[in-house]
Amino acid sequence: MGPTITSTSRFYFTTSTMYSIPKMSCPFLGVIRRKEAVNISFRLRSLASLHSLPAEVADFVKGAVDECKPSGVHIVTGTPEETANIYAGLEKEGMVKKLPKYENCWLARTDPKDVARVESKTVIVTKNQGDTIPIPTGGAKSQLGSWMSESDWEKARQERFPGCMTGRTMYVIPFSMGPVGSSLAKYGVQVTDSPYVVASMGIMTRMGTPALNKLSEGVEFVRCQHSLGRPFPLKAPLVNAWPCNPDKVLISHLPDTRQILSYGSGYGGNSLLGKKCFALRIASRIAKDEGWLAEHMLILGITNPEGVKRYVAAAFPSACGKTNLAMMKPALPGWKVECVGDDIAWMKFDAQGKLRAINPENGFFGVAPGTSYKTNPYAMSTIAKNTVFTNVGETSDGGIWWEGLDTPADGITLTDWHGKTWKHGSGTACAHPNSRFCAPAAQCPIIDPQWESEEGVPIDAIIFGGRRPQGVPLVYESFNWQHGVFVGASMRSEATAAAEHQGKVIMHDPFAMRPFFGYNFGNYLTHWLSMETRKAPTHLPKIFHVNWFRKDPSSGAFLWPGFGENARVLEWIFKRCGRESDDEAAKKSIVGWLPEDGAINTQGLSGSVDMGALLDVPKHFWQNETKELRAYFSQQVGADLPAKVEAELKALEDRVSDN
Ligand code: SAT
Ligand code: MN
Repeated sequence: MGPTITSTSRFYFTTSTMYSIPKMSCPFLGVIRRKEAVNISFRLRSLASLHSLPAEVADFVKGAVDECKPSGVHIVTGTPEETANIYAGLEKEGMVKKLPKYENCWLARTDPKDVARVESKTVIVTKNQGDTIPIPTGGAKSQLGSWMSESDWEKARQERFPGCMTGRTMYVIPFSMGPVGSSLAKYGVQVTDSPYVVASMGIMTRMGTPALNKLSEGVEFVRCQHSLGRPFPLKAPLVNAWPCNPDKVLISHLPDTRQILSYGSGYGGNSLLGKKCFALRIASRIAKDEGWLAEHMLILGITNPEGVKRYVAAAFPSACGKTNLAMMKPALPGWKVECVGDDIAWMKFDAQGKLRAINPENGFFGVAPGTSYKTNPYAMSTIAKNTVFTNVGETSDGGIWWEGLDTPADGITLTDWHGKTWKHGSGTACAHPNSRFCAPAAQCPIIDPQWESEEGVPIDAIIFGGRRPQGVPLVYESFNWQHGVFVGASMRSEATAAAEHQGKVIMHDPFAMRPFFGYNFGNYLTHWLSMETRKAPTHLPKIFHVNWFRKDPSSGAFLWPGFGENARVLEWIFKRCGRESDDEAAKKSIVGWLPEDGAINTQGLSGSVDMGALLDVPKHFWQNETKELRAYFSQQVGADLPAKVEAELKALEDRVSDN
């Protein structure tokens, strides 16, 4: 028995706040009749609402309906009542449970096969491979993205999407990346059969009527099609009531037509398509076409004790504490840090030539383990209400727990992310290492007053960083823009929690964009270099590199305390932005400008910190580093490496050479 539909209509549309879960059988004829009547009325109402959709959105939705064959369509408005109904429906289905210890907080446990982004199943589809990735030399596999041919993609689509939403409701999510109306914002429409995705997109993006109104003005939008890939009737039981289809996962991007089609996963960046898929992969391509930058960067504002404020954007690979830095509580008296965003920056030069940045997101999707009152007190306040937690542990008094938080009070017991009783020392993790909180950015106590400004905040400095146990100084500044682009291209970091990488290898992660490039990395470098030769007025930000993670080679202990003390490094960066001469508070080294002796304020640092060791630039280390970089660029970027980046590599080789 078809669920909530009549025999003559295949589907209904609704903008109502009703949450519809398919009922696969109904024993009472009378109930069915009443349902039919109700559903006919839905259908009539919603057909009318489909007509009210902007024509291009309606075309997209009709196309998706024809292909995916949902039993109903719900156009998301984003009202509080609608949101409440979505959560109620999720709870009824067993996909989330309420956490009574907090206000409007929810816990989801996924199928253990659906716990992270799946890089190996993430592809970019273009006519030519060279548009997506540099062709590696010597038969190596590209580490800079994955290309799929148009014909392979067509086949993959046919194997997945037809009928994939049978028995499920298709939600139509109009959304804006960036404040609605901002000159830097972009719009999207995501269709999905996952109400969990609707709830999460409601936190992470500006979702619903305001975005739809903008779409009615005829703005361009990215077409995002997402399905869990578990139509009814189910062929196998769900695990944890979490629909997904891990064997068939495919996250595909068509940058030429601004489309994203994602199948089989309901979690994180695989399914919240506004985030990595749109705001990085597709947006980086749009940015190249339109002359701006879409980057994997946090944005923060820093104010000195005199009240002067600057904004910086910073790119770090995963496991470097990006969210912690974005919400830092400075250990330096009188300094203030405010958060604009913790993950993505869209940056564009304004008419005066200032680089302006917005955070295209509306929430934080942060890694839970390791977040604590000690490492990030502001994140802890941010997630105190209206937050969805996924794959974290649970306390017996209806709260959350993960590795890094204090041990719960006596008498409180723990349940792990699988839903099993858990005890300290059990040898397993209570929270999955990639468990997340999803919380509204506006709840961050140090959210920047300008975080939703339409023109974006002015960026004075760009910071690259990595987790480098050896050889890389605490901070240095690039000699100039071109050298800074080379520094970004040369980023490497020690991989830690990432499941697919074994051991503590130092991985290349240029611009922290390795998994997120929307087009050929060689062309991406050319695009960055072109900022210097723009015809319009341009005040380029200064470019820095930091490393909080250098270790004492003999003891293995970190040389720098990190966290709030990183403000001392930001202070030097801050001063360098307002300098009058290149050598102010700095000395030239083989890698760039280093703080001169005493330029990093160490007053009040508890314990002894060996600044000499932190700022040392060992020649032998850098000789090896340049060798490694040359091998990487030649194998992974090959002929697509811009001559200017090659020239910077050569210049570094010359500087480190013994001759
Ligand atoms: O799952 S996400 O891609 O959104 C988060 C991450 O992997 O950085
Ligand atoms: Mn990220």
